[in-house]
Amino acid sequence: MTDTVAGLLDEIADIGRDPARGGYSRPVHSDAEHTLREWFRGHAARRGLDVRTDHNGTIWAWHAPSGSRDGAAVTGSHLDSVPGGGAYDGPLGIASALVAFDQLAARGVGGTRAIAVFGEEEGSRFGVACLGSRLATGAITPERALALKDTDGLTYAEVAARSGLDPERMGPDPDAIARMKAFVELHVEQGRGLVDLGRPVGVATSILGHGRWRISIQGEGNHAGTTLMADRRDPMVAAGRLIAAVRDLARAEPGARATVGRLQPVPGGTNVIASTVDVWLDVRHPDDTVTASLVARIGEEAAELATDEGCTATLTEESLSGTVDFDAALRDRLSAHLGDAPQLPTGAGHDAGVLAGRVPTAMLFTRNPTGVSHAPEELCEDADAEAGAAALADGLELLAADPPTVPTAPDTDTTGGCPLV
Ligand code: HGY
Ligand code: MN
Ligand code: MN
Repeated sequence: MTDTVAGLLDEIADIGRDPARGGYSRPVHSDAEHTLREWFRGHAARRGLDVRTDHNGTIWAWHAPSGSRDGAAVTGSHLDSVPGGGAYDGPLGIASALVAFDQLAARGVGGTRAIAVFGEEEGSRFGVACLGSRLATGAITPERALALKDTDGLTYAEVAARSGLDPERMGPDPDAIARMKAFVELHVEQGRGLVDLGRPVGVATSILGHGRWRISIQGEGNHAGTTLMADRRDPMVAAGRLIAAVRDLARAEPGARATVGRLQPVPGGTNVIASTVDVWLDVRHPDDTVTASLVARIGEEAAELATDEGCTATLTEESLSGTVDFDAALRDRLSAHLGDAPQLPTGAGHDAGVLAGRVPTAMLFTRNPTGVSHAPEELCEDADAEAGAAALADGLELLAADPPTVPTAPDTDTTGGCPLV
């Protein structure tokens, strides 16, 4: 095989383009994501890999010369995207894995290895990040996952069934996790760390803890023309004031990031005072207790602002991932093996963050000259993409020859929510 990473990504460049803002919208189990899954399956099969889709919908492409899939050095990432996302977030890791496998085959590197494609990493359709890897590790129950709904009111169970999966079989996959002696995810860097360091490839030190909450503000729907200003209970006004308050509270907390990227008024008519407004909150901080306290403060502020406007507010947690520190010995080994590749943190979540609680895990980053992500301006230059794939091949070869014996502790994951008083 003489594929290049850039060449592979060119093959899918027209799949799932977002007409609204450019970039890509490839929600899990959409036609676009299914087309990408078929693209991957075709490339894996042409390389003689044993391609299987498991009961959670994760695709595994195996190189198992001994016939056994145990003790595998695994790499992988995702193909789903955020709405209007970049071309590299997810697919760069998958394309780099295919090229890395070509290089390992050309070098005659033995041992069992696999590429995994996890579904719903972005949580853009069903609200919970890394749904596929959380199901595999038991970090979310199948009951909760299957009941999640998209904006059309379809459950994950319905959508998965339409995609040929059996919802009754979904759930933890301890055998798959036990087979993995190491997991290394390559991902486009979602920041300017490598640009500023002048290096094409880096090794991850940590993933910032992050969560998502839905704040529902209830008011009184009414007519925009016949309702006097003094008679209104307008949840949209409370939401607007809340969004500014979220920014101010996060600014006042060093190291915190808080974002409202999504707002849904009901019914959303120009001449209609909304009855309710749902606001989705993304909060992140290196210290999980600070994340919790900041969310609590935002919840209190939401309740006060709602009361000011004659409304009420409820806060519900939808997804939560604690800060992950990758094993220092493993990342130091990789960094040394990759020419003293720089080590840097990421503010973005990844399937590697979920697996790190179960499997010796590491991440590689490939330089992004714009530093922008979750937007069409995300970029990775061809030469850097090739450098990333070569680094991934070297890392997998190292871990296959001398597997890490990293102790892993179960990651914590909470679900559910708490209504505001
Ligand atoms: O949201 C994140 O941090 C990741 O891109 N899913
Ligand atoms: Mn990603
Ligand atoms: Mn992403």
